[in-house]
Amino acid sequence: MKIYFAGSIRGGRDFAVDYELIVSRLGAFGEVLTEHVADQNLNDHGETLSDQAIFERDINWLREADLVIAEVSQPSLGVGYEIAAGLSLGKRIVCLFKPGSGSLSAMIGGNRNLPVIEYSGIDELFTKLDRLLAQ
Ligand code: 6K6
Repeated sequence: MKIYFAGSIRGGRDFAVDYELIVSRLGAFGEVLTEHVADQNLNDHGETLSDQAIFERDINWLREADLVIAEVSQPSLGVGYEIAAGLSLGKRIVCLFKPGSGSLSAMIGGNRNLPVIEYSGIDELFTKLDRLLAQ
């Protein structure tokens, strides 16, 4: 299974520690195409690709993916775009959200076709993720 993990980059990196833990857990279920999103050293200075190259690479990975996991605790234009693009492509998408981190957009939380897993700690998330991905 190919998994596309989406998480905020330019929207802010407050949850980068969680991203890293989530991506390592997802690795037990398949190939994570976007491991770099969880790289805690990722910053504007470390990226050598142009924005156009990043966009084209990521859209191609999204097309390849069997499953999209989107961490939506930190609002991000890019993650919102990826969710909408994934829905258009008919991908299975699961969002992860930590309540208390801010308000979730109605355009995510209000979509009945978009499951949102809420979690307050990483152990709780892993239990819920394991249950979901075993289905
Ligand atoms: C690196 C550091 C700052 O900006 C970058 C650009 N690098 C990116 N590399 C890979 N994927 C990216 C990059 N920028 C955005 N994305 C994609 O959009 C990822 O798949 C993330 O899920 C999402 C993040 O969007 P923003 O709007 O928060 O950046």
